Amino acid sequence: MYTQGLDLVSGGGKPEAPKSEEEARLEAEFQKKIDAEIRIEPTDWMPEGYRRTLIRQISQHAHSEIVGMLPEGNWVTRAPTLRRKAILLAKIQDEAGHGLYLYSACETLGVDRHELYEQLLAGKAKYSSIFNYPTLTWADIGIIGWLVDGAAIMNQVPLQRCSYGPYARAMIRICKEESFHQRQGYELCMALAEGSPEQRRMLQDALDRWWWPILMMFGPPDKDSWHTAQSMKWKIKRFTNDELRQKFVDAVVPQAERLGLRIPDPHLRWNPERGHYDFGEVPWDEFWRVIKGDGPCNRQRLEQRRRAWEEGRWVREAALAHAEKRRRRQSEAA
Ligand code: BYC
Repeated sequence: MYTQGLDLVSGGGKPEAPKSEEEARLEAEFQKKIDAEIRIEPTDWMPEGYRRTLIRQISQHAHSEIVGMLPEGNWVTRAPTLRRKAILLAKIQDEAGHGLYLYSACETLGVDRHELYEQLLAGKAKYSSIFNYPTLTWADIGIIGWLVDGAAIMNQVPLQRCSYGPYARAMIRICKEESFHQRQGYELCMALAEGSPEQRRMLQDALDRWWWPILMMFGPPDKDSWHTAQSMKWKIKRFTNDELRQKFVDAVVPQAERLGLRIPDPHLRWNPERGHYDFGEVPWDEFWRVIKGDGPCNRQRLEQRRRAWEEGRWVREAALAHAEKRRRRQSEAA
């Protein structure tokens, strides 16, 4: 039971059948607001399916940020220079911050972050498939910055225009920081690409291992995506999974060429008629296996998060005791 769907708050993106005329009227008004690009705020009426879809997506996103700290954390003590170590630490801290904004945005929908967190630790909640792969060499850190964060930006820039206000606003700050992450990753890759033959080999090997899992980050092909149609109608998503995947491939192929790297896809070629790169079939069997809990690192990632939760217990308890003491002192003084 690792990274299974959210049993408690999932429910998918399907709108529920209107229960009454009043509810049908509210839903029609709600859709009118969405169509007119008016933001939905926490105190506004919203269909239950909209609320559940947002809780699912935002909480999966928050979980991805904090699980995403683990593969990089693996390299903090082994970063090759003090400068690289400082950059990596700052990036990982940013990711913790992104998790916090996102859990907060999710709480505006009436769910408690502890409930969401318990679902993650129980193996019931999903997080991005990409973080179930190991970081074997230092080059993996460059590839994560350049391409994993690059894919994240491609997906998240449109989320700044998501119809739900708190999520859209959280994404503005997150995107600014992600774009710094992406550039530091590319700069790290440039240093390796301009280095020794061994460093270039290490970089190519990292790209070979990460390429297909990164294309999976955008989600299943549109024909197998069960949430996209409804999420597009509600303007939670602005592009489909396949559209974003194509934009990403088009953007990164020239960047790989600039680094002297070969994309590990024999079917990759520019199609002048479409004005896009054609590319081969993503190994979707692997994607479904990983999100059902059977990727290379699923078990390890959840064990690490559970350990961190246990080891941080005394900090949470001390903070609560301190808050309680202050509250008591203030009420005694009043
Ligand atoms: N991994 O109907 P679909 C980061 C699930 S953090 C796992 O297309 P949707 C970073 C999907 O949940 C990056 N599961 O779904 C952090 C659904 O299952 P459920 C995280 C996936 O929601 C630290 C089922 O497959 N970004 O970049 O319309 C360091 C069918 O999919 C994945 C976000 O979370 C996946 N890759 O579209 C560095 C962005 N893909 O829930 C970097 C926000 C799909 O019904 N999320 N599934 O059980 C989204 O934009 C959308 O949720 C997705 C999926 C495009 C990911």
